[in-house]
Amino acid sequence: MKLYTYWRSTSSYRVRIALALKSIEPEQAFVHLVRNGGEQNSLSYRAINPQGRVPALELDDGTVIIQSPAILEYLEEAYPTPALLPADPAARAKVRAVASLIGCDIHPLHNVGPLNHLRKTFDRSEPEVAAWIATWVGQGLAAVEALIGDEGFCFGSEPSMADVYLLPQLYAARRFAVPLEDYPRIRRVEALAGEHAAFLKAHPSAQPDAE
Ligand SMILES: N[C@@H](CCC(=O)N[C@@H](CS)C(=O)NCC(=O)O)C(=O)O
Repeated sequence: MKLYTYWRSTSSYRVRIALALKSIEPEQAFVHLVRNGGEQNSLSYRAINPQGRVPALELDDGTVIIQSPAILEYLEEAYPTPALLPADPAARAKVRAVASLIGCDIHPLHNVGPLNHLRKTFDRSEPEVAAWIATWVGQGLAAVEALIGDEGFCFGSEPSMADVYLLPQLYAARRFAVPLEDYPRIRRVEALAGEHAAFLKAHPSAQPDAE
């Protein structure tokens, strides 16, 4: 199994957490999203992922899976232990709702392409871009704060798919200096993950391609 990844990519970070939680150690191929105009745009990488984004997971039979939600669902089905989704259908839906809120409603609004579009096409200044990021990350995290539990990780004593999405989002929030004071439950989860071996292993700063 080979993971195409970039150390600071939020979506790659999600997949790294799930892999570490499930004790899977894939080969890694590093795709630098900035250098040389972005290695994700090279012909050789486009042959792997025509969308030109990371992550991508290549299985031993050559099958390539793109999009972190699809990769995470594949890992959950192919490597069910430890489970990252609860057995009860309603509880699973609640975990997936937090994952979707982050993956669909927060992350795309601060992804590199849309931010550069604001800068270049709409001539927005850096403070305006920062205000845009703070608005959407803040609104999203406020909803996550209301949805998750009062103790442990997002939904109990063990990490779930919600935590797999939340920790990379918090890393991005801190990188963009979005205030987190108003979210005590979220900060509790962040502190717990900060002591958890799988989350530490998956952290951007621990990656071989980290700068
Ligand atoms: N929905 C996709 C998003 C993938 C994505 O946008 N990845 C970013 C890094 S987090 C990327 O590769 N950006 C490069 C670019 O837009 O050129 C997923 O979850 O896998």
